[in-house]
Amino acid sequence: MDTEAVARTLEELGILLEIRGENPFRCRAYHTAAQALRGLTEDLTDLIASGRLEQIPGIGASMRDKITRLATTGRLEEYEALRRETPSGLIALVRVPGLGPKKVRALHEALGIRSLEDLKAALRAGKVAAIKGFGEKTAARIAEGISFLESSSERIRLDTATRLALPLLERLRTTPGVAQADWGGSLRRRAETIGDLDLLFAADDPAPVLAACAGWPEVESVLAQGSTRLSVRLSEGPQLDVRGVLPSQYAFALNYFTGSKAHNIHLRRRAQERGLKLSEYALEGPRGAIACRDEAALYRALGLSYIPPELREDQGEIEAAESGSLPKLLEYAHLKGTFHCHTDWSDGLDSLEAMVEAARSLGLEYLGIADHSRSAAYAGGLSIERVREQRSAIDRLNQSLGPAIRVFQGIECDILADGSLDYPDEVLAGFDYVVASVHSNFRLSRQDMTARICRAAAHPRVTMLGHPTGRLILARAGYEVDLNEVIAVCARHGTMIEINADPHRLDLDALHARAARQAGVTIVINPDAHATAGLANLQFGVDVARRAWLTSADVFNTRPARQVAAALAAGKASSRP
Ligand code: DGT
Ligand code: CA
Ligand code: CA
Ligand code: ZN
Repeated sequence: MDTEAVARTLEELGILLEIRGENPFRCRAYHTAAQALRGLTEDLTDLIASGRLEQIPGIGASMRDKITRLATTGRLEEYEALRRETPSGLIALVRVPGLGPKKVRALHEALGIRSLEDLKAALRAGKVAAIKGFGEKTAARIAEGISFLESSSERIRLDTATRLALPLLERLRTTPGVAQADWGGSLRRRAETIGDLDLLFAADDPAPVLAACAGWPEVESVLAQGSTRLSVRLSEGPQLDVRGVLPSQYAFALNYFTGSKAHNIHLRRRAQERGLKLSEYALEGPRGAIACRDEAALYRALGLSYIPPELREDQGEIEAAESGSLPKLLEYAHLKGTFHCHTDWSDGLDSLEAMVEAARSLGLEYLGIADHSRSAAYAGGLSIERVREQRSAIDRLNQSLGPAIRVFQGIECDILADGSLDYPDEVLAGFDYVVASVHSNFRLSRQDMTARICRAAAHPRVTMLGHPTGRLILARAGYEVDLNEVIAVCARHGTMIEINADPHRLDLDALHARAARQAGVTIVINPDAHATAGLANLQFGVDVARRAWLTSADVFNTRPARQVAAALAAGKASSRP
C-alpha cells in the first residue's frame, strides 16, 4: 500500500472505532497518525526499513506496527474485522455535514439506519427529530447536510485533482510520439473544485498514444474511445478526458479545452467581429488559416495581450487584455514569508524549530507562528503562561538563527461569540501580530455573525482576519456573514484579510479576495500549516490570488523581512485612536 492508502485506512479505522463508541482518545490516535503520514517528507518504506517510523511525531509503537503491516502486506486484521461487523453504509453517513460518528451510532441504534437511503426515509417520516438528544433543529441540519453533499459530491478539490493529474501528465509527456502535452479545463485555470480532469497532447498520430493512455494502471474503465479522444473513469473516482491533436492545431485546442466556456464564447464572438472564425482546431481569416505557434500568438492575432488561464472566466479579462490593462499577476516566487502556521505548542505536529527549518529550506525570509489561543482547548490553545514561554523560545531561536530567517510570534486568536478576543489587550500587545479567527458558535444569525467579526476586525490589536467564512470545500458551507461589510470594516481599520491556502479552505475565495483588494484591503497568503509539509499549501493560495487578479504589491507577504517587521511594529498606527 502506498502512503496515502495507509493514511486513508487508518482514518477509516478511526471512524469505525468511533461508530462503535470506543474511547475517543484511542480513535483520535488514528486520525493523528493519518495526518502525520500525509505530512511525511520522506519515503514511508525507507522510514520502515531504517526503523525510524516511531520517531515521527504522532506515531507511537503500536501505530508503528499497524502502519508497517499495512504498508508491507496491505492488510490489517483489526480493520478487516471492523469492516465486516459494520454496515458499509454507516461509514458513508459520517461524511454528511452535521453528522459525526457518535450521531451515526445513535441513528443506527435507535432506528436501525444502515444507509443514506434509510436516513432520508427516516427524516421524511419525522423519526430522526424524535431520537433522544436530536430534536427538530438537528434533524433540519442533517437534511441540509445531505442536500449539500448531494449537490457537491461529484466534484473534487483542487489539491486532489492536482495530485491525481500530475503523474499522468508526466507520463503523457514522455510517451513516444507526444510532442507537447498540458492539462486543460478547470485544473489549468486552478479552480477550487474540479469536475473532471482534462489532458491535451500534440502528436502526428494521436491514436496509439490514446491506446497507451487507456492502459494506464490508474484507469478503472474506458467510457469512450475514438481516434482523437478518450474518456475514462479513474479508480480514485473522477473522469479523465484525453484529447490528441496535430501539432499545428495545438494552440487552438489548448485554448479551447482550457475554457472557461464563457471565456471561449466571448473570444469566438470577438473573432467573428474581426471577420475571423475561431474553432477548437484553427483560426481562419478571409485569406485562409492563420497559424499560431502558441496561445500568446493566438491572443495576439485577436488583438489581445496574453491572458493567463487563471483569469479566463469572462470576468473582464478580455476587455483588459484589449486595453493593455491586465495586472501582472502574483507568482509563487514573489512570496518571502508567511504568517499563519501551527506548531506542536498547540495542534501542529512538528516543532517550532522544524517548522522554521522547513520554511528556510523553501527559501522564505521569515515565518510567523500563530498557534491557537486559550479558548481553543480542543486544539491545545495556549494559556497566558504558555504564550510567555513560547515568546522566550522564539526570542532564543531568533538569536541562534542569525540573519538567515526571522521568526515572528503571532497567535491565531479566537473571536469569541460576542466579537471580543481571547486574551486581555496587554497580552495581545505582546505578540508581533494577531490573526483573528472564528472557531466556535458557527450558527449565529447573519447579523450577529457580521457584527461579531466586524468588532474583531476593528480591534486595534488585530493584524489580520483568518479564514473569514469558515467554509470547508465540498464539506461544509461557510457561516452566514456579510463579507462586504467585513471587507469595508477591514479597509477602514487597516486590517488585512488572509487567503487561507489550505486546499480544504481557500478562504477568502477568489471573488471576495478581488473585492477586498478593490476596497483597499491588503491580502496575506497563509498556509495554515499544521506540519512542515503544510507549507506547500502556499501554492494553492497563489492560485486563488491569481484568480483574484492580485499582483505582488497587493499581497503583504511579498514584502521583505525588514519591511514586514517595521510594519508589524507600527501596528495599525494610522487607524489607532
Ligand atoms: P469542470 O470539469 O466542470 O471542472 O470544468 P471545465 O471547465 O474543465 O469543463 P469541461 O471539462 O466540461 O470542459 C473543458 C473545457 O472545454 C471547458 O472549460 C471549455 C471547453 N468546452 C466544453 N464544452 C464547451 C461548449 O459547449 N462550448 C464552448 N465554447 N466550450 C466548451
Ligand atoms: Ca474538466
Ligand atoms: Ca472534460
Ligand atoms: Zn483556524
